[in-house]
Amino acid sequence: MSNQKGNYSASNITALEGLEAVRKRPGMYIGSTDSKGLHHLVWEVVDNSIDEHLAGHCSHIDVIIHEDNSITVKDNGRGIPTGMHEKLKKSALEVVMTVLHAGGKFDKDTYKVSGGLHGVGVSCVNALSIMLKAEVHREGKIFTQEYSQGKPITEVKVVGESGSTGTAITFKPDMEIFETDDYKYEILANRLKELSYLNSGLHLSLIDERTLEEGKPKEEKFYSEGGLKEFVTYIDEARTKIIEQPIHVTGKEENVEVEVAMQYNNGYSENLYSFVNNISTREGGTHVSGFRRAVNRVFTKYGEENNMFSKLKFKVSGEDFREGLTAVVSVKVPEPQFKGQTKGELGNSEVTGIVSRIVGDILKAYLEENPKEAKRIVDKVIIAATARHAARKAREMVQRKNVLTGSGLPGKLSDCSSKDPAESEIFLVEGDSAGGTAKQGRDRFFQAILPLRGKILNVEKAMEHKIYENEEIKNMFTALGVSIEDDDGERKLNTEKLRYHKIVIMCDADVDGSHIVTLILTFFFRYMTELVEQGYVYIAAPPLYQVKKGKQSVYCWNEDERKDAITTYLNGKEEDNSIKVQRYKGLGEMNAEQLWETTMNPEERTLRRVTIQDAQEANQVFSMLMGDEVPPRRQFIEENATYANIDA
Ligand code: 0RA
Repeated sequence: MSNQKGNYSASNITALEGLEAVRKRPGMYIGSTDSKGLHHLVWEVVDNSIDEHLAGHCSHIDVIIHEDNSITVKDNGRGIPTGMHEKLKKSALEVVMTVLHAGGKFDKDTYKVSGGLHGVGVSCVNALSIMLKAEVHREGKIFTQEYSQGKPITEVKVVGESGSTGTAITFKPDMEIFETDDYKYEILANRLKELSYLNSGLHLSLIDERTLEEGKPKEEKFYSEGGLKEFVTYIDEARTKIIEQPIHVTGKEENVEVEVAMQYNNGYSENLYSFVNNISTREGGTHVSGFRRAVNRVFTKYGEENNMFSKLKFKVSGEDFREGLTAVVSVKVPEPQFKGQTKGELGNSEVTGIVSRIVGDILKAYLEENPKEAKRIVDKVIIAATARHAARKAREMVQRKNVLTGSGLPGKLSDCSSKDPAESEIFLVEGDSAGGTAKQGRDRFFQAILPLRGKILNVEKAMEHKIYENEEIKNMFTALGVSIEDDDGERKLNTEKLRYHKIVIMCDADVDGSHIVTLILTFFFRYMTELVEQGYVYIAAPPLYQVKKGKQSVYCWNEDERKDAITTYLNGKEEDNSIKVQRYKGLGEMNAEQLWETTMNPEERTLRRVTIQDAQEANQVFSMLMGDEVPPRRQFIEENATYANIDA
């Protein structure tokens, strides 16, 4: 060991300083040290393997979750170089693993996912691992080196011979850094599936050694031959398609690779997903602008040249081309610039023109070669334009009516007395009876209650003007004090007169309740996006159990807490007759005081703020559950049936 210390002295100091910084402020490098940061470690390593694939040298990537929550990422790329690094006088492998940002310096001419948004390199993963082992197959040999908290604990050793090439990185997150080490199968599986669509021809697999299925570790393989075309078909699985196959665009200009797939369905919303170097760009950016520009230009020209818009008394707008459109736009850009609040928006200005030209050319050719499909799409666009026109009229009616009825506040709203939005809260409560309890339990000074009847309108299937005619939805608009305006043919939410800065969705803590939360979130995602983005929307967390022994009582929010309450807090056993467990099936089973204590009182409650990602996910789940076609919905329900049974 002492010999090793000698070997890693002088030139190593700067490297270690770099990695010390990562350990000191991990959040700066991987975003957070919670579950999200934990999963980020895997993406960091996988990104490096994907880079090998993009460079044309890797066809298989396996991710293995071991029993102790350590992870192996294995690829069949060229293997991390192991030769002497000239300047640093040590193995390139050690440099890649221990020097911040060293990974990319060898090989500049390919797209680097790892230079993109994640982009901190495997050395960060090393710094944040209590154990990391790199195994490289290269030049006929097997090389290994091990590290702890970013520091080498062995030299680079040759441990055997190999007829193949590749890299396997095994790491165990350092629990001095992370709040949890529980890797979630679904999170890893969903992203690997997405990566398989984004990188057609790449074989990805996930193995979970913590879960045995018929005596073998759970395993799933992800592979897509058709790429984005299959991605779009998967997203639209539950919807009725307007054309047989998605339109597929691929092209390359100035080293920017463009791939787009698009499909129209008979729904009313747009579902657009965009990626830069395999990373999701939730805020869009120049690639999305380029795509939209091409769609507007080509369809408008085609419709006009073929006299298809002649009966319309108003102009077709960009929004009309997006109704019922599902599209994935993916670009690979050598040096991406990200901007926006969450760095989720592509900034490179040259990309707009490139995407617009490539998509434009192929779309134009598609319409000319497929007149039947072209007509179906344009017919749909015309219906969308007509509906938009009708919706505007309906909206104007609703707004005029509000003005006429004075305050315009819905009769079902129990408003608070404060008029200061910053301190005011509104609870959207499922059902009239729970609404009544909430009304008794609230602090009427700053808490307002709006009961919503049953399941709100199915916004996936309803036409926009129907939405504004729906009583529950009208009530929400008027109670919240927000209105929809036309901004040059685009829908825009006016939130200047928002009456509450906390909008709290309060539903039963069971399957039906969470279904209703999904519905309401979907509505917010589609029609009140701005409120979610600005952080005004919350979900209340009512307790699942009350555990009582004599006069003592504890509320519990999950199964673990319930067990804990019985054994630790009440010093009892599950079977004790003196212990009474009440399972709250709905808000209605609590009295006003209990509801206040547990769910509404700002001193005691936990509110979960809804992020735009939550809302987007709700929207996706919702589309699947509510779409026209039965099979995926049935599959989803079957897959989730065990959860449903808990509450049956
Ligand atoms: C630096 C240079 C080369 C490959 C890699 C790094 C590399 C890194 C990782 C991380 C996980 N898997 C990886 N595979 C490769 C190029 C090597 C060459 O030119 O042969």
